[in-house]
Amino acid sequence: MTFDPKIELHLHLEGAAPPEFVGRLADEKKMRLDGVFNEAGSYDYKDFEGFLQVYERATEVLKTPEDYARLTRAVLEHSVEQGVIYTEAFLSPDFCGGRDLTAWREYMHAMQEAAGAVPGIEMRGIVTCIRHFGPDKARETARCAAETAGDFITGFGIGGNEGLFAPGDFVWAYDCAREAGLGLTAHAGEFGGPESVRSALDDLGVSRIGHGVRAVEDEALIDRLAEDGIVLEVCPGSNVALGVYANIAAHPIEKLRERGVKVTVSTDDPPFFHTTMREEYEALERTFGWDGEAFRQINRTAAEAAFCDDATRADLL
Ligand code: ES4
Ligand code: ZN
Repeated sequence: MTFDPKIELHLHLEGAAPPEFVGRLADEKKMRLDGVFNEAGSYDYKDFEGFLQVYERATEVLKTPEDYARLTRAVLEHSVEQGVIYTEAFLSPDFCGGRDLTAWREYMHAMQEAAGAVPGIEMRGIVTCIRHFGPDKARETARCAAETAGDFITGFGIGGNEGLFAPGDFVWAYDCAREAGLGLTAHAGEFGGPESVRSALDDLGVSRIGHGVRAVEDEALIDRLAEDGIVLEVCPGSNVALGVYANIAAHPIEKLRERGVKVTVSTDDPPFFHTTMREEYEALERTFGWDGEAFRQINRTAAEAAFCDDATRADLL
């Protein structure tokens, strides 16, 4: 048994699709998915760029709002089994209607309705632009986010390849999302060094960082994160699967926590990284001796940092 209930703040909806789910949709649509699965039926990739390619290819089976409704149900039912009561999922208008606002609304409503029908869990959506698609597409994505901001769409973020473009190229998109009242997060400090975290804070004004773990390489930045109460959405299993750290024992989550940085724990793209929320918690307990109080603390932090209304937050605290 691991600590329950759990709160997850960093989960990519398409990245949470089990291989069997993607395979079934491909069969139904008579689509061939070359190079997506290995012989064992797992997602097949070698490094982060390969992961992003396989991710985008697997996502091609998701065509209609109903496909996204089915995915939402499957993902949330699995989360409930893991003891998760609240999850924030990254949603991509790039894949849901190609950033066309009318189409995006249909996908968004399908996901919202599906999420509302799964008992035992609350979901909110963080609309996410994809860094390697560039700043122009990010503006369109931000417009989709701003136009649908409300009870379900509560945040805006950026994922994708940290090697391309800089946070400063996405200022317009973040300003648009901020003006719409959305919570702000950005992937940084995963493959990029401490400067990528600084730049996400200075240029984009986020309150949370996706990963952010490489901030550990810069003492002054660790202090800044702790003093400013910046929340890190840490995904230890993801970092190990993608080779950012050799193993959990080498992961900086414990050092960051000891230094007073607000850390939370999530799975990122669980079937791609062969992880679950339970396995993440078990690894932290086993490796760093985290006890009930440690898990209570990270879940309190997650509830405080969640992009939700205060009534929902009160239920989580
Ligand atoms: C990501 Cl764009 C995207 N999708 C899924 N997982 C990711 N990790 C970083 N960027
Ligand atoms: Zn991520």
